[in-house]
Amino acid sequence: MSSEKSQPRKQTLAASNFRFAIVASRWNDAIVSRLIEGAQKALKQASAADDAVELFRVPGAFEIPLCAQKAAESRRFDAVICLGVVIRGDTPHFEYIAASAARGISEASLRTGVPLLFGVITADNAAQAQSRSRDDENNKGYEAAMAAIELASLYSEAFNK
Ligand code: DLZ
Repeated sequence: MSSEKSQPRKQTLAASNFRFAIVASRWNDAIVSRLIEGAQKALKQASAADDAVELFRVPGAFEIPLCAQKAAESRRFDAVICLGVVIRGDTPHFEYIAASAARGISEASLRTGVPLLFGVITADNAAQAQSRSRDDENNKGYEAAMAAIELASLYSEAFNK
């Protein structure tokens, strides 16, 4: 059986005409930092200008949706890349935080009409989260940024925004 995990767009994506916000949480900062690096790498590869990418840090994944919504409402960005790491522990916090982040990001995207990308790792343990933040194309920050460029291009071409 072939893997249906991801189906990257074949064409080379260009980000040079777009502006991006990255909203990243500080919990599990060592891993989140690698997601930020992955996102920045994807944007740079696609020729995004350095000053076209703004980074906003928030305390935890629970706080990502409101900051992402404010970034979207500012109308300064073609897409908002949300990055965080939620690790399951002995606390029910995992379920609450992961679900709130996912729902909040989704709702803010629909509310504002700006693509908000879900680059929040939800993992059972730190090793699992680390394996999704390595310096390769499976880095979840890299993946989220590539999706952001694709959506910014799609909406610009198809709907002129
Ligand atoms: C409290 C908490 C816990 C237990 N775990 C995580 C986590 O794994 N990842 C994360 O991003 N944030 C965590 N937080 C912090 C919450 O997201 C939030 O910042 C606080 O509850 C304050 O609202």
